[in-house]
Amino acid sequence: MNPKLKIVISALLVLLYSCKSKTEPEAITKPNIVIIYLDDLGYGDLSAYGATEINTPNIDKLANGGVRFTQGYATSATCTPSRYALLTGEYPWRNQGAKILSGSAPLIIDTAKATLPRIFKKAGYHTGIVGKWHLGLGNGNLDWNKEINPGPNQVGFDYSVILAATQDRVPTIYIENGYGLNLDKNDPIYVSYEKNFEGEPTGKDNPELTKMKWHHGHNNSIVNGIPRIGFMKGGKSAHWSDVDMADFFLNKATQYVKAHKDKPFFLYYALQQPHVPRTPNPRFVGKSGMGPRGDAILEADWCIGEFVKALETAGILENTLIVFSSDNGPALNDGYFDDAVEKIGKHKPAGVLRGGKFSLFDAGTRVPLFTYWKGKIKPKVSDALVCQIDFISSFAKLVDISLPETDSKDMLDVLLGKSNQGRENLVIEANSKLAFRKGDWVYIPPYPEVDPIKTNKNIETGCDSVSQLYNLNTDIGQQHSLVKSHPEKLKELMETYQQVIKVKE
Ligand code: NG6
Ligand code: CA
Repeated sequence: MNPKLKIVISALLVLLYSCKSKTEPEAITKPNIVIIYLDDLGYGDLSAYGATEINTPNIDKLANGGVRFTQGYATSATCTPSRYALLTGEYPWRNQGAKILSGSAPLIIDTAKATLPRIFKKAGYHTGIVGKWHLGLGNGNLDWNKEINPGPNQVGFDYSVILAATQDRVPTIYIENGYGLNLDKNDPIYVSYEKNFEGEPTGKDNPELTKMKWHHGHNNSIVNGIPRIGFMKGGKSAHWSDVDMADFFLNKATQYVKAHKDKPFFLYYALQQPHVPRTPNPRFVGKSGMGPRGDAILEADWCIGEFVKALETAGILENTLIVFSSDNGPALNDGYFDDAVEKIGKHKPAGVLRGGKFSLFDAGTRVPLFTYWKGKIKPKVSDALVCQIDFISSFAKLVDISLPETDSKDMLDVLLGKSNQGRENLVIEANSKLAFRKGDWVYIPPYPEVDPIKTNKNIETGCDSVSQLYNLNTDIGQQHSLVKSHPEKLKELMETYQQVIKVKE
C-alpha cells in the first residue's frame, strides 16, 4: 500500500477510535446508580426482613434478588445526620451543624466538599435528587420567593426537586432546581421558626381547623388541616397536597429516568414515607389494617414497584445498580395521634432489635439495606457490617474516581456481594451522643444527662448513667449488659472508640 495512504488510514482509525471511546463505552460500562432512601423505615418493617403482619412484595423482590444485609447501618438515629453522612462520607458528629434541622436552617454541607453526586459528576454522570432533602438551604434569612441557593444544585446535583426539611415542617412547598414550585408572585410565601404571622391560625390555638391532631410538638401553622412545626404564611398556589406527595415524587423520579436513560445517571430517590404526618393516598388507606403508618409503607412499596417498572420500560434495569435503605429506625408516635400505636397489633417495626428512632440501641441505626443489580449481583444474605457512610468511597471505586479514604470505607466488593469483609467498627450517633460497634460488640458510654427527647417518654434512648456493653451475636435484643463480666472487652472497645473519634482519618 502507498505509505501516504497508510498514514492517512491509520490516522483516520485513531480518530474514529478516540471519538468512540469518548462516547459509547461510557454508556455501556458505567451502570446507573439509584439510591432509594426511606424515612424512618425500621429494621422489621419489610416482609423481606421478617415482618409477618405487613407484605411489601415490590421491595422484597429487590431485597431477595440482591445482597440483603442483616447488619446495614445508617450513621445516626435521626434524619439530617444520616443524610449528611450518606452524601459526604463524613461522620456527622464531626460537623456541629449536622443535627435535626428546622425548615429554614442554612445548608450544612460545605459547597467545596467532595459529595456523592460530585463523584458521579466527575465520572461523567448526570445527577439528580427527588424527594426529601433536610440538609438546610441558603445561607440564612432565606427569601423563599427568590432563588433558594445554595442547596442541592450547589453540592453536585444537576437536577433537584425536593421538600426542604420534613413533611411535618414548613415550608410545605416543593422546590425544583432552587425555585419554589408553582409560587405566585402575587401571594408570596413567608416562613419563620421564631414567631407566628399575625392572624394566622395554629394547631395550638385552632384545633377546630385540624383534621389530624398533634400529640407533641407539631402545633404551629396548619396546612391541609395538618398542624406543622414552624410558621408559614402565603404561597397558597404552591402548597403541596400531602396525599399526593408519593405520586408527585414517583412521577418526578420516573420522568428523570426517562429523560436520562441514554447516559449514565445517579438518582437519589428519597421517599417521605413512613415519616409523620403519615398521609397515604386514599388508594392505600385501610390497606394494611395498621392505620396510616402501615398504609404509608404499602404506598412506598407500590411506588418502588412502579419505579422499577419505569427502569424496565426504559430498557435499563440490567444496567442500574439499586441501593435501598432508610435514614433511621422506626417511631410509632412521633408527634401526631394517627393510630400508629393503637393499631400496631403484632407488627414489630424494629424486628428483633431494641430501641427505635432517636435511640442509641441498635434499632435506631440498624436499618434495611440491600443492593440489587439484575443479572450482575447474585442473590445472597450478607452479615457483613456496612454503613451508608461507605457509599461514597465504594461508588468512587466503582466509577474509578480517586478519593482519599476518610470515615467512609471502600466496601464496593461487599456491596456487590463479592466479599464478606465488612467494616471492623462503626460509630453510631443519636441526638449527638455516640456509641461504638466493634465486631459483634457495642459499647455505649455513660450519658447521665436528662433524656434529650423530653417530649416523648415512650422512646428508649439507650442512655444510662453507667457504661453499657452488649454482644449482638448472643444478645441481639441488647438485654444484658456485660460490663461486669467482660471488663477486658469493655476496655478494648473504649480504647478503639477513643482512637476513632479523635483521629480525623
Ligand atoms: C423531631 C420531631 C419529630 C420529627 C423529627 C425529625 C417534635 C416533638 N418531634 O423534632 O416529629 O419531625 O424531629 O425526624 O417536634 S427526622 O426523621 O427527620 O430526623
Ligand atoms: Ca428520618
